[in-house]
Amino acid sequence: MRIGITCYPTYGGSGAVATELGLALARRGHEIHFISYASPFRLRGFSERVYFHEVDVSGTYPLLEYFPYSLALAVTQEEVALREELDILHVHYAVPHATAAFLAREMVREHRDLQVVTTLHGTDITLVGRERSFFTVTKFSIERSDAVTAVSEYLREETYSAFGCQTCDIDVIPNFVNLDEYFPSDDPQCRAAFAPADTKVLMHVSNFREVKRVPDVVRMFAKVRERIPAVLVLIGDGPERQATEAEAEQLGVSEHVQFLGKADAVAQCLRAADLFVLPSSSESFGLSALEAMACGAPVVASRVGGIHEVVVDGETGTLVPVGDVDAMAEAAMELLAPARWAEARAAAVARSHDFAAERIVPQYEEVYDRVTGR
Ligand code: GMT
Repeated sequence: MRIGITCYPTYGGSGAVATELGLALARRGHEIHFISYASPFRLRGFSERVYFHEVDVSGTYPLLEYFPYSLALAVTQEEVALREELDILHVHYAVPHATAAFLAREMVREHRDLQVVTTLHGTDITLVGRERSFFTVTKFSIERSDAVTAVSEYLREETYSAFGCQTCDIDVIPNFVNLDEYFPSDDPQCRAAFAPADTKVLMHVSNFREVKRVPDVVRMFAKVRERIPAVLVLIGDGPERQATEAEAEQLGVSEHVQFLGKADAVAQCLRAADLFVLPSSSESFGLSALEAMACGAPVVASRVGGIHEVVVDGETGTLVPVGDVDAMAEAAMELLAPARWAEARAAAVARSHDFAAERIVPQYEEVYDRVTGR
């Protein structure tokens, strides 16, 4: 099939999933056209049957104090759909992508039968889409999609309870991991760059938004360090970076905390982790936790949203109440004890295989077949 994919190109879960999906679909013979204002961060190098179309956001006019990106996106989606003869426009994150796709589909209707698939990821439903200024248009655009998927059972239920969307039949298609890239290694060289052999490596990856509660990672780390030698590696960047740096400084642990910024080789880093920490106040799935588990790191995370659908509490990690830094540190100490750690590591890797790309990607193909009637 010829599939257009729209996502945010920036560091974050929805863009990561959309890009990995496009690449996996291309490997399975589909032709993929990414449409966004910049090339998605995980789209690197050349891949056969993968194309990128940039939405032109350079247009200015004195009257336009705020550039109407959604309209520019809809026009690019329309142009690409016609020129590349797209069958599907698959948009990731409802706001505003589902709305632009609705417009694009209506604009091409006379010439092409274009099907819109919307994948809901998280804050498009739990935070942003609920804002007064977006609520009705988000609900409308979800309801007018030809198919809607959500990345967890939790998110499907949240969508029904927050938006109604009674006319939608939302398929749950969980996020997936490319096991050729995310795999564990016992090679001591993997962790040598971060810490000596007798020192534990704690890790966190996110876009440092408030919802991720990154300063909590530092607070729990400081408690762990009171008891064992450890370092903390923080990957990503965003609004809470400064507050996190300040917290590390204030707690006197900054020399043991490494801020890598928006690193590309996340899998390589995750292979060095003894423990992954995800203290979010809301999380529809927790793709970063899944990728960490695939690399052999047990997880300490908040008991919120859909995290329990990924991290099996007491087996592949431990779930604790949001903001309970003491409980997080306690859970970390238990998980890092050698015998428990070996068990949890094996369970984490095994669990990640339930989300292998080969198992999940065909579920999207089934949705495409259904909406196109193939
Ligand atoms: O927080 C991010 O990394 C981005 C965020 C988003 O809303 O784009 O991620 C959401 O989608 C990811 C991929 O499906 C999920 O794994 C995350 O759990 C979800 N984030 C939240 O729900 C806060």
